[in-house]
Amino acid sequence: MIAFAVALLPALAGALPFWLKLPPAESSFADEIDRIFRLILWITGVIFIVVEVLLVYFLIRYRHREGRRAHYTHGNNRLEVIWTIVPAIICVVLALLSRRVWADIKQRMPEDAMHLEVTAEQFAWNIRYPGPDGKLDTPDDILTLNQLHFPVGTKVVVSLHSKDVIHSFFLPEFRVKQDAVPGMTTKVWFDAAHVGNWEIACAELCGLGHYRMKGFLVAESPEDFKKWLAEQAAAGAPQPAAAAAAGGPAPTPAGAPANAPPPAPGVSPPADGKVSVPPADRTPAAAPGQEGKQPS
Ligand SMILES: [Cu+2]
Repeated sequence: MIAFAVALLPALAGALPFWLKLPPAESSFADEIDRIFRLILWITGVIFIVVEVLLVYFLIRYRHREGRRAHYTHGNNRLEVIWTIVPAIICVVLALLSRRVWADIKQRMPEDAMHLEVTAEQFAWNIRYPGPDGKLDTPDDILTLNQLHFPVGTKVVVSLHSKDVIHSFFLPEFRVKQDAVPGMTTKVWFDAAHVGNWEIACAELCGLGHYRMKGFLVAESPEDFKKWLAEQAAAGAPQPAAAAAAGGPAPTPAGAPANAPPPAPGVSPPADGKVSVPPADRTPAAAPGQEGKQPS
C-alpha cells in the first residue's frame, strides 16, 4: 500500500523519469493516454524496485552458513491475504480508469469527422479519399500512396484494412497504434492541434521490407489541404488497392510521371514520388517464399 501511495505522487504530478520521455503529444486524446501510461509506469516501477530490493536482502540475510539449520514455516495468512487483495484493487482501479479513455478513443467514433480508408500491404500504405461526391468506394475516389494529408483541427476517422498480412498503423505522436488485419475493417480516429509532418510506421513485423514500410502524415491548413487534394485528383490516381490485389499493377505514387514504370510489387516508393530501382532483397525474383508472400 505504501508502494502504491509512493507511486501515485509523481504520476499525479505528471512526471516521467528524465530518461523516459514520450514524443510530443499531438492528438487531442494523447494527454489522457499519457496520464494512464505514467500512472501504470510509476506503480509497476516502484513495486518492481521494492520487490527486487527485498529479494536481494533475503538472499543475503538467509544465505547458507555452516551450522545453521533451515527453519520450517508454513507462511503467514494475513500477509498472503494482503498481497492478494492490494494488487487486485490496483488492477481494478486501473481497469476502471482506462475504460473511459478506451471507450472515447476506440469505441465512440467522432461524428463530425473526415472519413478515409487506409489499406496496408507489403510494404506500403494505400490511402483513399472520397472524391467530389463525398463518398468512399465510388469511382471518383482519390488515391495516394504513403501520403496521408489532413486539415489541422479536423477529426479524421480511418477505416483500416490489410491486403496481405497483419500490419500495424502506428502514429507515435498521436498515440495511435492499431493492427490492420486481413478481412477486417478496424476504425481509428485522430486529430492534430498543429500543422506539421510526422511518420506513419508499421508496428508489426510484416516481412523482409517491414523496416521500409513508412508513410507520411501531414497536417496542414484547410486551404492547403484542399489544394493538395485537388492536385492529387488532377495528377491521376494510382491503381486502387483492390485492382492490385486482383492481379493488377502495383500502385504508383501520386505525382509520379505518367510513363514511369510501376514499382515492383511490395515496394513502397520514396516520399518524393520518384520510382527508384528496388534493392535486391525486394525484387520479386529474389528470395521467393522468404517473405511469406508471392507477388501476385
Ligand atoms: Cu507492415
